[in-house]
Amino acid sequence: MIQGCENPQVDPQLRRAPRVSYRMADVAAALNEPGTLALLGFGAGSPASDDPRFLQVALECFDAPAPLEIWQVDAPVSHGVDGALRWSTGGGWLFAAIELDEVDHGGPSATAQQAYEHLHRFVATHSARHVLRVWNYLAAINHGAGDAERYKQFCDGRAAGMGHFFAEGFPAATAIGHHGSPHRLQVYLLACDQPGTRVENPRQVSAWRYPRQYGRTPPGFARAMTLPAQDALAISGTAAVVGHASAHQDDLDAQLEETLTNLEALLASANMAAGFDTQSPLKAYVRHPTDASRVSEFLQRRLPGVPVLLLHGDICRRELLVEIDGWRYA
Ligand code: 3EB
Repeated sequence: MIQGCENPQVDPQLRRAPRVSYRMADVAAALNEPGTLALLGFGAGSPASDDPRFLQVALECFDAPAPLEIWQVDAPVSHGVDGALRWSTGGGWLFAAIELDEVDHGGPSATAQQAYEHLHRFVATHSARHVLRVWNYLAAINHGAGDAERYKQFCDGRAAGMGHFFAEGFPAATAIGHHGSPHRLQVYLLACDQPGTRVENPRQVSAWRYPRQYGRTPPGFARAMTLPAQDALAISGTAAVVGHASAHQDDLDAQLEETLTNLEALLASANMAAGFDTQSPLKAYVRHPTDASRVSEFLQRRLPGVPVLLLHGDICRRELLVEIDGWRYA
């Protein structure tokens, strides 16, 4: 099948990356700005909106009040609803989000399968069918032992729902445990009508090749994705994983140090200049609220001036204390 840049129907103009930033802003005003593709609030106390571009993320922010995250494109944006799925599109980009209640779908695996089948079905009919980046937030992610752990059930359902949609390669992704409504699965994504370039980390085994000890179904994600115009890198959830093993059990500072080494390895692997700057919005997911101030001080010292949103989230391996994802613009 002919895909991507070989497809004569694809606009030859490269798609400038959406600008992602954190801001203290009024929801209605931010949605009214031209080119707002998506707007994210964090935590149960965040403002809300019925606009399909708005998503209230179930992760609490350690900063109060929490800023909003805004995604902006250089084009008019239209939006709509398709059952449980909300979407917006403009300038060749697509935002889609789905929230499902496990009570309606029967557990983490069936719910993830439903979510991915719906997203897959929707995106496949859309011109922006190249899914570049996905975020997954589920409750009680480390609950259950061995293969019954909820994260592993989620991985099973995600793979079943994806089907062959990502046969040519996985998107960049994050999967984090939230402490909000106990049955809620949130999945949202960024897609484009042009393909990105997947990036792996030479220090890490690719996730889809993880050995059996991590579950029946290896997690399907790329370590990062260079956007079509090569003007930004979407960085997946990155933690203190070396090879396939978790490093520095019980040592927060060492896990943070290893995570920064992995982030730099990803920039190098993507042929980007080293370092993060004031235009590189990152998220740090922190397992224990008591670690939040130490994580914040560490990152302010090591990444001065970089906007970091500190969120309360559980990493999918219980020995990992912190994970970082985000964006680096070229
Ligand atoms: C790791 O390196 C940490 O299941 O989508 C990071 C990013 C992790 C995405 C996912 C999991 C996922 O394996 C865990």
